[in-house]
Amino acid sequence: MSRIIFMNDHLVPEEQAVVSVFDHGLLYGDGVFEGLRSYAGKVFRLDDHLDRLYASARAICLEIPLAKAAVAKAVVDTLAANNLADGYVRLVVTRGAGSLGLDPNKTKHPQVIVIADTISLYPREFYEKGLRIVTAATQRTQSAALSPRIKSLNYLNNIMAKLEGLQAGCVEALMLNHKGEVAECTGDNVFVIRGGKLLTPPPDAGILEGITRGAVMELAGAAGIECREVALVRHDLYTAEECFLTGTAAEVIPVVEIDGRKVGAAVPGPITKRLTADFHALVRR
Ligand code: PXG
Repeated sequence: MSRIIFMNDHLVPEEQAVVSVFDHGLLYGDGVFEGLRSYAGKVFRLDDHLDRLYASARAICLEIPLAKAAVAKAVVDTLAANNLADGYVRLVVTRGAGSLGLDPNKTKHPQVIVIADTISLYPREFYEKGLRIVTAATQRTQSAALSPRIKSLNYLNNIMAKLEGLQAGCVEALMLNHKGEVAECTGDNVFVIRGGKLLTPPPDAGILEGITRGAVMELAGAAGIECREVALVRHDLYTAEECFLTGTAAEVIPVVEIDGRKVGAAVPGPITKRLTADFHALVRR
């Protein structure tokens, strides 16, 4: 079935949704994106995703040619045009077509693209039994090289780590920063429970500040679970009581084995289960 795509100012059939081979998004990964979800017809934290998109664009000196409200409307309209109440939305803004050469000043017309699709979820078994993950040798990009807070179209750093995970038979891989501290997974943020407290790396550990991460931190606060942003090393994960990942696609997913070490009792723990249930309630509120 052909999907309906939003391109710049209108909805078009998938076949007509094309970009130039001179687009710097294609040539250099020069652009920004967001991945969002809608639940029962309502987009989860749309404003937060738009704020992050515009912040990413600001950081790379990319002027999005539409106002936030227009992009918000495009997201809602694209979901509706595809009859998706529970769906996944990919928002992409490319630098636009230019000459061959890095100079972003020689590009014109950034392309604003909204794709709505069904979500491809991890199998239920992963949520019930928990994930096995491994640490990738590929480090998260240092913020002095390229800030991980920018959700750019250049995801090769994460893809290299994802490949390492897949080669080890894991669907996610843990990434460390240049100091050897835990940063995040390739498309998910990481949390542990230690001494009954919820701990997660701070933004300056070199992470994307996930929207799901933020929501889970709020839910922990509401549930009376103390949550702290602290630098973590692998030892903290290996010896944690519980571990889970958060992300738009994965939501909240337990981790039961890291680098061959069982985490806690090697089954999804009580705090992970509590926050998962609270998250499911939140997205449908
Ligand atoms: N870290 C990284 C590097 C990410 O790319 C997250 C954390 C989680 O952030 P959110 O805001 O989603 O809680 C991400 C998000 C995909 C996909 O198709 C990836 C993400 C989001 C949606 C879909 O693999 N990554």
